[in-house]
Amino acid sequence: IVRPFSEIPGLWKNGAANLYNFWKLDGFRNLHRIMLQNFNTFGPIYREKIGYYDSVNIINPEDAAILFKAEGHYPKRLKVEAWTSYRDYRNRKYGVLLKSGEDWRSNRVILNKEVICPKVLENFVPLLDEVGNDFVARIHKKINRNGHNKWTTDLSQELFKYALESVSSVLYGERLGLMLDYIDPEAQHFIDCITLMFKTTSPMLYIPPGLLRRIGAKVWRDHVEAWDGIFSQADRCIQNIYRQLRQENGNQKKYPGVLASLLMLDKLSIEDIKASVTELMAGGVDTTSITLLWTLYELARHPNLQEELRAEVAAARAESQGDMMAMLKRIPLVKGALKETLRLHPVAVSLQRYIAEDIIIQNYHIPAGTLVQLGLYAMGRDPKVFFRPEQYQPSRWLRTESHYFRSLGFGFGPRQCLGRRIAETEMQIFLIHMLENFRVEKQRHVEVQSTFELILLPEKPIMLTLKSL
Ligand code: HEM
Ligand code: 2DC
Repeated sequence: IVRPFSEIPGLWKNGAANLYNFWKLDGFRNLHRIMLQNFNTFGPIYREKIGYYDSVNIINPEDAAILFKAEGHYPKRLKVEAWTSYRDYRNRKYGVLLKSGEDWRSNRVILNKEVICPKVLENFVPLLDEVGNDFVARIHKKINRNGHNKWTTDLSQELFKYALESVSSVLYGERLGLMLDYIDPEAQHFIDCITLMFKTTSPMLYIPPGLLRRIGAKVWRDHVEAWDGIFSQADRCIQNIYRQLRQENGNQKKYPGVLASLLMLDKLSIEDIKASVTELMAGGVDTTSITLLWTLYELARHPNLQEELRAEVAAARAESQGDMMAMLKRIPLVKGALKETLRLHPVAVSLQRYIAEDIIIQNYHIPAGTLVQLGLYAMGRDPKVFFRPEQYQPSRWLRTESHYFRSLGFGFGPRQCLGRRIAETEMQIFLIHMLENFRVEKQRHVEVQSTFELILLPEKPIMLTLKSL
């Protein structure tokens, strides 16, 4: 017998009281740990209401499969109201991230061809490889300046620059020059704005931005300032390419980048293109850089594994005679390492959908329209889902351990991460270059936890030592 929706365990009767408790637990920064704890208390399904947002939470891969089968033709995530409010406030168009319904689908289909289709990868790879080479040269220089053949540092600022340089070179077919000694202060400002934008978003998941705006709250003002900075820098880059394209009327042979390709294709309005390219540029910085930072941290903690990966990369280099496209097909363990990083340190704590039809999960009836969340962080650490989940083991992704609905770091289906191919390729190329050039070490006994600032971030700086090989 299927049990009714109202019997799902959890605290959902008093949103305001729950919000108060959530705030007392510093829930804004502990969301991932609170979710984990809720699964421990209530089991594999629970219902929750914090502030204005009411959801059913699940943790099992088999239940995730049911959820995604019910996502419908226009999959809808939890609406991040801070982001839509900003655009409404400034009268800017939504890009693919925030669009819904047919408007989302028609834009997404065209963007897919230019951004995520396997065919465009060969255009991206040479661009990303060049940035990878420049990054390594930059680190060598830092090591030489520092002396003793090593450099101990918090790499996050360097990684932000690497990520922004990478995504920009793909989007604009042009370099920003962030691997140079003196960088454009505007680019640095852009990076700072993205961090501020994410940080100010999380409280507004629970307190309506409309209200915060009316009372002139600081989070709202900071949020607006952050997006303003993001849009003005993206606008400058976009205008620049647009102007060039009109001057040279597009008879060049080399790949011109995603933006120019979209403009020449002429299937989306310029306003739609601008909106989505801005989102791609903003989405392409903290996500990949933090994932790379966590990966280096794990490799520093597992020196033997690091050597194994280095050997794989060396063999791949030899077999493919330096052809990067060929090399990327020969590094399964490196790819496993990235999956393993996203399992233990996912960028997104959860995946969510407003389901399009009624479903039954854990024998409870869930009506169409309900917001259902898959606790990605909790799933990655669940011993019922992953054998010895606390161990960082890239090889688990090569073995016959089931992968069914377990590798979901980029989401799933037609609404999955649009930047996925860029992100994966950029991160693989980064690791190839790093493993070929440096050994990564860390001080013993330092454990770093995650903190939630809309995306999951290291709670404190991760100090790593890089040594030239
Ligand atoms: C959406 C993760 C990098 C742009 C998403 C989603 C996840 C995600 C989980 C939601 C998917 C869903 O609901 O099924 C990640 C991770 C990254 C990463 C783990 C890197 C490690 C990037 C990059 C870009 C990007 C580099 C831009 C170049 C986007 C966009 C969406 C999205 C535009 C919204 C797509 C839509 O609504 O149609 N990402 N992302 N992401 N991501 Fe990423
Ligand atoms: C945050 O409870 C926790 O990829 C909330 O590149 C539910 C939620 C909804 C949407 C998720 C968000 C979480 C985490 C960050 C994500 C976002 C969708 C896209 C975004 C996963 C899980 C991200 C980082 C994009 C951001 C692009 C933007 C800056 C233009």
